[in-house]
Order: sequence, then C-alpha cells, then structure tokens
Amino acid sequence: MERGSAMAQARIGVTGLAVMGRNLARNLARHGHPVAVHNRTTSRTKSLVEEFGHEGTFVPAETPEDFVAALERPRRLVVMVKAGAPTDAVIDEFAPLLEPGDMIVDGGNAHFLDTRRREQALRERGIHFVGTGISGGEEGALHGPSIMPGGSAESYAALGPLLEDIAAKVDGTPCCTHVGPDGAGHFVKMVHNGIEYADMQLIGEAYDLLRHACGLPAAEIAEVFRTWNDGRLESYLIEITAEVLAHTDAATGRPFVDVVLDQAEQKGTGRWTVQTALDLGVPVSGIAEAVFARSASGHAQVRAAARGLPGPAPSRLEEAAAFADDVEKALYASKIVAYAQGFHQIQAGSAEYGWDVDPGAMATIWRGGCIIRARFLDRIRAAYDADPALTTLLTDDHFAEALGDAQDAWRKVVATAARLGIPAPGFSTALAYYDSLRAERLPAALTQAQRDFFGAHTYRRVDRDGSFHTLWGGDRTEIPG
Ligand code: NBP
Repeated sequence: MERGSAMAQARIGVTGLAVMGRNLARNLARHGHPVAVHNRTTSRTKSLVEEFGHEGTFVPAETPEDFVAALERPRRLVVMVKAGAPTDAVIDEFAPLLEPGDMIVDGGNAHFLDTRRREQALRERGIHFVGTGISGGEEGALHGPSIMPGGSAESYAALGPLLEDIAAKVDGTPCCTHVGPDGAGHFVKMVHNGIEYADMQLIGEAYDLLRHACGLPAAEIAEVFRTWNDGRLESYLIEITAEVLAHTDAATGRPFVDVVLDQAEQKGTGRWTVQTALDLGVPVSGIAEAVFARSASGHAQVRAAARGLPGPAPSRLEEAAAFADDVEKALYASKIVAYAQGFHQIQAGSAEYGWDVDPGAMATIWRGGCIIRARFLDRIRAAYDADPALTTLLTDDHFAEALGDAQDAWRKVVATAARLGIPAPGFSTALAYYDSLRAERLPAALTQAQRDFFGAHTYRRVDRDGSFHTLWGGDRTEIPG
C-alpha cells in the first residue's frame, strides 16, 4: 500500500497555525475543503479544532508524518510560519516526507530571492514550491484574501481552484491568479506592500495638511475623508482613515490620533521593495519616501535635537473647503504616480527574471481582499486592457487627464506645504517624478558631462551615434569614447 493512502482524507494541509495559518485553514474548511492542520506546538492545533471544528472538516495531526499521510495526492502542503529561517526549517522537515509532484506552498512573507532559491532546490527533487503572497491580514485570511501564487503552471493547475475558491471576489472574479514562475508571487506581494506604504504616507500627508494648514480638527477631517470615500478615492485605506480620525480616546477624551506616538514602525517589505528597486534601477521615489518617512519618524533623538530649528511664522489658510478640494486632487495625482512606479517595478522585475507577469491581472487581484483594495484598481485594469504594452500608467487616457486636471491644485498643495513648513515628501516627490518624465530635457546631460570630466566615463551626443570623451585636462578636443 502506498504510504499514507489509508489515511489520506484532506484535500490540503496547513502547517503553522498562528493567526494567519489558523484563519486560512478555517477559510478552506468553511469552503468545504477537508483540511489537515499541524503546528510545531500541538496546543495550537488542538485549540483550533476545539474552537472551530464545527466549521468544516479538520484533520488534526501531531507529527509531520501524520500530517503528510493525511493529504491526498498530489499533496498540497501550505506553510504559514514566520518568514526566514523558520520557513527553511519547516521545508527541511517536510520535504523528505514528500514525493515528486507534491507541492509546498509558502504563504508567508518571504523575500522573493529566498523563494527562487527554495523553488530551485525543491524542483531538483521533483517537488513544486509555490511562493505565494497573501494580503489582507488575519481578517483577509479568514474571509477572503488577495492571493498571489508563484511557481509552475502545473502546480497552479492543481492548487489554483482551491485558492481561487477561498480568495476575495470582486464582481464574481477571484482575487487570485497565477502570477508567474518561482519568485514572481512573492515579488508582486512585496511591491504591493511597497505601494501600501506609499498610499498610507500620502493619506498621512493629506491629513497633516488639513490639520495644520487649515487648522481643521480630527473629527472634521474624518468627514472630509468620508466624502472622499464616496468618490474616486474610494478605498479601504481611506475608509479606515475616516474611522480612525473620528475615534476618541476613552481615557483622555482626546482625538485618538493625538494620543498615538508619532513613530511609525515597519516589518520590512517596504524596505525590500526599495532595495530591489535600487538593484533594478527603477525610480520608486514615492515608496522610498514613504519608507524613509517612517524611518525619520522613528529617530526620536534626531527629531528632538532638531525641534527648535527655525521655520516659517505660523499661519493658517482661510479657505479650508477649497484647499481640501486641492488636497484631494494632489492625493489622487500622487497616488497615480505611486502605482505607476510600483507597476514599473513589477514590469522590470518580470523582465529581469523572465516571469511574464501580466500587470492588468495584478490590478485585478488587488481589487479585493488586500489592504490597497480600491475602486482605483479598476481603472488600472482598464488601462492595461486598453493597452497591454502600456509603458507607464501616467499616459493612459484616464490617468493623463486626471493628472492634467489635478496639476494646478497639486502644485498649489506642494507649494503651500513648503511655504508653511509642513513636510509633504510623498506629494513633492510624486510631482517631481511627474515633471521629470514630462521634461523635454533633464539636467542628466550636465551630470553625464561631469562624469566624463572627473572620471572619463564618456557620454553620448544628441546628434551622433557612439560614445565620446572630451580631453578635459588637455586641449578639450573630443575623441571617440
Ligand atoms: P508568525 O509569523 O508569528 O509565526 C508563528 C508561527 O511560526 C507559529 O505557528 C510558530 O509555531 C511557527 N514557527 C516558528 Br516562529 N518557528 C518555527 C520552526 N522553526 N518550525 C516550525 N514552526 C515554526 O505567524 P503569522 O502572523 O500567522 O504569520 C505567518 C506568516 O504569514 C508569516 O510569514 C507572516 O509574515 C505572513 N503574513 C502575515 C500577515 C499578518 O497580518 N499577520 C499577513 C500576511 C502574511 P509555534 O506555534 O510552535 O511557535
């Protein structure tokens, strides 16, 4: 008898039953998929089955051997443990128990280069390794996340239907699709998180400007965000911003936002996005500013040392309602830039690693389940539907028109922030990126000339092919480079 065939009763298994794994297993069970459950510390497995056993068919396993034996073939084994060394430890533990054709699905937040390494090692043993981005936090895992699986097409054929079944749905379309081979899923999830950083930073700046340029109280700004959420900015992040700003701290009676320490933390996926973008040479300045803004907020000592530095005399804008409209436009325009940069990075990563990622499909699966879910993503999908080879989202008809409409307000907001001494790095860098791409000529020409001057790095000319060097230390004649 084949190993495990007598006991194989689960369609899929989840090992690692902390918040994410537990909820993912429940989601699978609720959708009628018998699910084997396992955790290094057995008490988590027991409590899951005790508390939620009535929700579906759970097959608890105490040992890795029992867990693997409980899975029907080809085995689908989902790993939901801490990213990094724990994921390698779990793979090393389970891989020897598997057979060719089986699948290990890593649903943790792995770095895509780790996923590439693991996929290659397991492929040599005939095991499919499916690095899968999962977004939406613990609520998403339970009620329907956005799922970004990488790996082989063969593994997606066996796994995709289950994942699509438990993913969020928008207009009946699952927020899950095969992203591409090896690290593609985790790469796209990483950029998703980077975009999330940028989106949150822009929202933070919008709030800060309304608060300090106009002097609006938090509760009134909550109303502004509620109104925005009825329009083109409709999104989960705008919605929760209104909720947070309307919330009063029970202990002090103050706006909740005023009692939270203003030092943002990060788990690292934003930083990975920027590091990877640097390697790929893609300017994701909106994401980078967002990551740096969080870093700057956390440097309490440096901030304390600099606090007394001079700034402009305090003043307030009189026309709060008109300025709020300008901020809405600046926010929409800056958001277009942040997404354009993120999608540029996805296309660059896809080209570098040969993944053939479909950007329109990524916009489609981010419409629900994940933190950046938004009406806006329908627009991005439409842009790629209209032109699958679109070079930059900025030139899509809808976005180009929105940027054009916004630009006066956008410039006014950035200028106002500078004049009043209110930091708005996200709005500013987005506008600078927009103007950089629009520019007929960039000072990069001067940069290149300087590089040739001090390092003989050569330059190309606007009027002739080839590369050239000027003899700066000599008679300044030009020679071929
Ligand atoms: P954690 O990231 O807190 O990891 C805890 C789990 O890892 C427990 O099941 C723990 O087992 C297990 N584990 C560790 Br730690 N070391 C292990 C080892 N050497 N061998 C076996 N198991 C080990 O759990 P989480 O917050 O549920 O997240 C799971 C994954 O999902 C992570 O990669 C995370 O980045 C990702 N993710 C999380 C979220 C979120 O909102 N939390 C969202 C999206 C993705 P134990 O019980 O025996 O200690």
